[in-house]
Amino acid sequence: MKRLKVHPNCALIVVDVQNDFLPGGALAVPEGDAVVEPVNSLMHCFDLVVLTADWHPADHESFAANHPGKKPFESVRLNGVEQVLWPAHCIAGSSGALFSDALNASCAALIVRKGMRKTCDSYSAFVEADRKTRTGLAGWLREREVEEVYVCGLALDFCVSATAFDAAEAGFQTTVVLDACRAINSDAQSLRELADAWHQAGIRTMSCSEVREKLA
Ligand code: VGL
Ligand code: ZN
Repeated sequence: MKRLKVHPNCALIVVDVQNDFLPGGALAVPEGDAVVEPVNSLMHCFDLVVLTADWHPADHESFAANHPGKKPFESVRLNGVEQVLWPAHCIAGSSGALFSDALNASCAALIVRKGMRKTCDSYSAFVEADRKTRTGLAGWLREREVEEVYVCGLALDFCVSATAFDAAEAGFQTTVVLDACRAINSDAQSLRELADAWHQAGIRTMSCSEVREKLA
């Protein structure tokens, strides 16, 4: 097998490729399963792969069922922060919280679990929704001398995007690998607004083949 050159200062962050975000899951992202093959193929280009997992207690306050009278996709204020309410998903230890069987999870150097505290959600793999509690990922990457991160996975418009913004804010050169992501809201207008916001924040977008060419 051809051995690809691996770039020591780059890490791939694979966001939430978990059964509940795949077709048939509790919070299925349209075509969520379509990210698995491109994500697996990207992993070969990276020396360091980090997987993230949404990992909630059953009484998590991001679940509509834990707010009497509220329905999924309505929002509430949680500790002064606007919070979308979701169907219960990625309950710690449940089968829905497992990585897709088809994901090459064995190559990950680190798995970051997030959203574990009942009262606080975390779309980002770096900083929770209170914008204070840090997961330690930035420090871990710095200790591994990472300067550049590539972000992919699910869902593009929530956890992937939030992770990319916080990566850029933490000082990493950040790229979203678009065709290795799928969004919950994938209409053209929403995606354009997202891309504008990333570019304002200095975040680049690339396709898998562009990443492979750049890192080969
Ligand atoms: C996510 C909504 C709620 C995600 C996680 O992984 O994008 N979205 N929890
Ligand atoms: Zn969640």
